[in-house]
Amino acid sequence: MKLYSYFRSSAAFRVRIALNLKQLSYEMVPVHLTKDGGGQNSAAYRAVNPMGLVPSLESEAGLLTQSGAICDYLNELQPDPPLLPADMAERAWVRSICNIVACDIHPVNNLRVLNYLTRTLGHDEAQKMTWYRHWIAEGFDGLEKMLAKKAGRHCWGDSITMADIFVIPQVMNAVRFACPMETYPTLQRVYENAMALDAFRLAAPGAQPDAE
Ligand SMILES: N[C@@H](CCC(=O)N[C@@H](CS)C(=O)NCC(=O)O)C(=O)O
Repeated sequence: MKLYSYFRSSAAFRVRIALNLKQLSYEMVPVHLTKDGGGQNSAAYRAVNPMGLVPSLESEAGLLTQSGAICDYLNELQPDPPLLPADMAERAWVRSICNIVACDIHPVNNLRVLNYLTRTLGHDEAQKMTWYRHWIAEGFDGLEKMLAKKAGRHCWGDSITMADIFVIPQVMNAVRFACPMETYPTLQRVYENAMALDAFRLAAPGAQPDAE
């Protein structure tokens, strides 16, 4: 398999974690999101993924996009270890955590949104950071309360699930953008516990071949 990835992309980080947990080998194709107008906007990459976003995964099933769909595919391709609980209601809870990150928090803080704020609407760096931290706080305030009810070592008890795959990269990004984390003890705990595991550590931005 071939993963189109960028070391700092939290969505690509999700897929790298899933690939590592499933012990699936892959070739990495770096797509630099900021150099020369962004590799994601090149005609060559748009031919791969017309949405102009990473990750994309070239798989036996063809070209797959959207980290959630890719992680689901990998979970079905290689069922062991399972990334979703066996119980239907618990599975729905784990998926709700994934969706909070993927649908509510990440899209408003994505690179193209931040660039639009500064380049098109004329906001400065400080305003951009205010925007970023506002939406992180808005998301993390609720996420912390939800996780506090079910988290143990990881987001769902002591088992690694899809929830950790989505939450941990978002926490890492928030830390990188100096978002205050003191009021999120559960998020901090699950982050530290996951990052102690090889599958997460080796998927992290700093461990990637394209890291700067
Ligand atoms: N919902 C998509 C989001 C993908 C996404 O937004 N990727 C970001 C990096 S984390 C990207 O490619 N950004 C390029 C840009 O904003 O121009 C997924 O889960 O795969």
